[in-house]
Amino acid sequence: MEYSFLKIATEGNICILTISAPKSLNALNSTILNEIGDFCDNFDCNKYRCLIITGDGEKSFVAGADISEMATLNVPQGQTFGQKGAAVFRKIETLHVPVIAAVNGFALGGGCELAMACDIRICSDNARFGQPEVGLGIIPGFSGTVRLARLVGMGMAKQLIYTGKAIKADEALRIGLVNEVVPQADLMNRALEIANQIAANAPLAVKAAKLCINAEYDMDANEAILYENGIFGRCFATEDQKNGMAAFLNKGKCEFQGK
Ligand code: CO8
Repeated sequence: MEYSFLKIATEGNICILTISAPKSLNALNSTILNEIGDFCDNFDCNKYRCLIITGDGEKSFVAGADISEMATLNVPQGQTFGQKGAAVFRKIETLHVPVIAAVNGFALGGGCELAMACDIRICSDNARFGQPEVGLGIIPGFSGTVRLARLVGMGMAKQLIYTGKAIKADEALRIGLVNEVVPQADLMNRALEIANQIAANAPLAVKAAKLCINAEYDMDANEAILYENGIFGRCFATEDQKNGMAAFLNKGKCEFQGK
């Protein structure tokens, strides 16, 4: 598929996806959502060990879902649009490599929801986060009511969603919505630094860790502990485990092959 709104770049075994619709501050219309979905479906998890998602320009990560597209929707169309965004974001959340959101400006509505579907969020000092939907007569519809409370706790999620007020980067850091704030000029370098730290580790183990953390979140403790144990045991079937431990014992460094 040819992409009209996505730019894709490669840095070694890291992939960088830039959402690019500058006229609308990278707001997500159906075409962009379809393109991101297609990108995820065709993402080569053997070639790449980490994905970074960012927005084009210095002003906005993603300024939400496209309000001009939503303005005339009826009930079933609204549900279909919401399902599309939620399904695409779930593809990101369950991608077999870690995904880092490099939030370079506005992350509002669907933009904040997109960032929350990523594994790790870092942002520039000019970033703004918020869920302004109730000011438009809707609610967060790309799983924002699900993920925000899980990330920052129910009380803070309710305040952000009910007031619709945007918060600055330092407040997002304080409440745990982002992991780090860096000057804008350093954002991509820092994202790449984290991505390379991840990429230096055993890819199958990183994939297994992501699977565990995501799946166990919805389980009770006993079920989760058993689940982890099953996946942990299977790590011992990998060459990476054998080579990684042998390298440690020989005081060497392992170049993991993902096998
Ligand atoms: N959708 C469409 N166009 C947008 C959007 C958007 N979300 N955000 C910005 N734009 C457009 C503006 O209309 C403007 O276009 P034009 O130049 O043609 O007038 C252009 O981008 C630049 O924007 P501004 O002139 O407004 O720039 P400012 O610097 O003055 O303001 C803001 C920047 C604060 C980001 C402002 O643009 C804004 O408030 N944008 C809307 C933010 C918002 O409310 N986002 C949430 C949208 S709702 C949502 O995401 C719901 C997700 C779940 C959907 C479920 C579906 C059922």
